[in-house]
Order: sequence, then structure tokens, then C-alpha cells
Amino acid sequence: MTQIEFSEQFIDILKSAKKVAALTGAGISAESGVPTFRGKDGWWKNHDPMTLATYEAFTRDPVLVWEWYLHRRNIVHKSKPNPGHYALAEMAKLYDDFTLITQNVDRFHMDAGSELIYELHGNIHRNRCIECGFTDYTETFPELPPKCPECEGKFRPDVVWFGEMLPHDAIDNSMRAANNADLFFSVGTSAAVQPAASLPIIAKQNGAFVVEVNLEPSGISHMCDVKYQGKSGEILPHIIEKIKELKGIDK
Ligand code: BV8
Ligand code: ZN
Repeated sequence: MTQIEFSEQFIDILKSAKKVAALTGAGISAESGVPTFRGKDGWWKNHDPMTLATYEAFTRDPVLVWEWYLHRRNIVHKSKPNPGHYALAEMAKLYDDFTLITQNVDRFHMDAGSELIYELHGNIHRNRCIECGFTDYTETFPELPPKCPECEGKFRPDVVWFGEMLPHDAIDNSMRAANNADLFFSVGTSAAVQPAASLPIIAKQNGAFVVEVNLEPSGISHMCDVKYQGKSGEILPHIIEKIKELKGIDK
């Protein structure tokens, strides 16, 4: 386990923070074996995820897009949350006002015990009918593209594609949490996708102490107060241990 350093400033804010928020991206699920979006392992059958996660790709070739999502569902089903997800579930118990915001669609935060989660980009296990809005969690289908069991309409994965609006309640509540945060964590995200990537910036502009935990520099590294370059599954548990020590909670 890597040891990590804590600056005086970081220790002070860990002790004094009242409103804490965390934004996670694909990187927090990497140690669970789920490919990231921009990493080299993200490509599938020579397709760049960026070109498949669009409504255009779905209308052009719904079978291909569905095969990609069923492939990813399969990976997620075979994987499980890692210590990074569990650390953030524990962080919610250490601060009365903690908001977890995720770009991920794998539901690992929920599986790790987090309760209040804003899923900005939807949920890979849920299907939604384009015609009537019916949703369900059917995992596999007799034929592709699948039809809505209610109206025979086109069934799609209930995720947010590029060019699509994010769920209003998720993005509105996430913006509010970023606005109000004293302490904001950005974990496992390249900060390349909007509007999620603007959340750490909004937090910083409104006075938050911003901490990045990421394997490599990202689009927001330059403005973070503290940067831990490494694996979130190794670093986040250390931060939890430090918070418990500072709060006099036995480990
Ligand atoms: C919107 C769900 C507005 C689907 C996803 C030009 C043209 C068109 C659109 C745009 C444009 N310019 C800007 C836009 C907007 C666009 C956008 O931001 N594009 C970018 C790419 C330029 N955004 C949108 O379209 C959004 N909608 O803006 O609507 C609108 C307004 C009016 C009317 C209509 C619309 C919608 C964006 C949502 C897209 N859907 N996912 C699916 O999953 O299939 S986004 C996708 O990227 C995933 O959710 C992923 O989580 C997310 C962000 O990526 P990251 O999570 O950061 O993942 P990434 O691989 O990039 O990085 C991983 C990081 O982890 C790396 O830095 C790596 O170093 C690190 N890492 C790896 N291992 C570890 C680690 N860190 C720690 N520990 C480790 N072990
Ligand atoms: Zn329907």
C-alpha cells in the first residue's frame, strides 16, 4: 500500500469541512476490471467508445450499439466494487453533508453501499423505451435490437449519450453541491466531458479546497489544491484512515 503525504492545509480542511462532495469517473472502476472511456482498453472491436455512445450510432446501427452495451454489462456483471468505492461509501458516514456524484454507469457506488448518488450519465443496467418511456432491467434479449415489452417500440440503454441532456435532478443537485462544498474530491476522471468536468471548477470558484485522485494529470489538475497521482483504490482508503484519526474515530 502506498503511503501518502498530508499537507497542513489538507489536514485542516479534513477536520473543519462541513459540506463535502466527490465526483467520480471511469478511473475509479478501473481496478474493478472495467475499461475506462479514454484508455486504450476502452476500444471494442476497433470502435472508439466516443463514436458508439451517441444517438446517431444507435439509429445507424442499433445492433452494434446494443452488442457493445451487452458486452460492457457482461464485464460489469463479472466485476465488483473496489476499495475506492468502499472508501467513498465510508466518507459519507464521516461527514454529515456528503454528496457523491458519478459519471459512471456501472452502479458500483450503490453496490459498495453509497446511498445518495447522483448518476449524471445514467445506468447501464436499465433499458428505456424511446417511444413510451417504459423502463426495466432486462439483462439479455431474444433478438437485437430489443423491443419495448409495453409498446413494441425501440428499447435503448438508459444512459446519457454525447449530445444528450443530463437528468435535470442529477445535474442540478450536483451543481448545487459543487457550489456549496468546502471540500471537493475529483476521482478517476480525465475531466474531458462536460458538464461533469465543470463541477470541480465551480467548486474551486466558490471557495472549495479541491483534491484530485487520478492516475495521470487531467484537465483540471492545474487548479487543484492537492493532487495524488495514483490508483484511487489505494489512495482513498488512506484518506479515510486519516479522517478517522483526525476525528478520533477508532479504525
Ligand atoms: C451535453 C454514458 C448538452 C454513456 C457518457 C462538441 C460536440 C458535441 C458535444 C460536445 C462538444 N463539445 C462539448 C460537448 C459536450 C459533450 C462533451 O463534453 N464532449 C467532450 C468529449 C468534448 N458532452 C455531452 O454531450 C453531454 N451532454 O453536453 O448536452 C446539450 C445541451 C442542449 C441540448 C442537448 C444537449 C453528455 C456527456 C455524457 C456522455 N456519456 N457516458 C456510456 O457510458 O456508454 S460519458 C463517458 O465519459 C463515461 O460516463 C465516462 O465516465 C465519462 C467521462 O470520462 P471519464 O470518466 O473521465 O473517463 P476517462 O476514460 O476519460 O478518464 C478516466 C481517468 O481515470 C483517466 O484520467 C485515467 O488516468 C484515470 N484512471 C485510470 N485508472 C485509474 C485512474 N484514476 C485513479 N485510479 C485508477 N486506478
Ligand atoms: Zn414502449
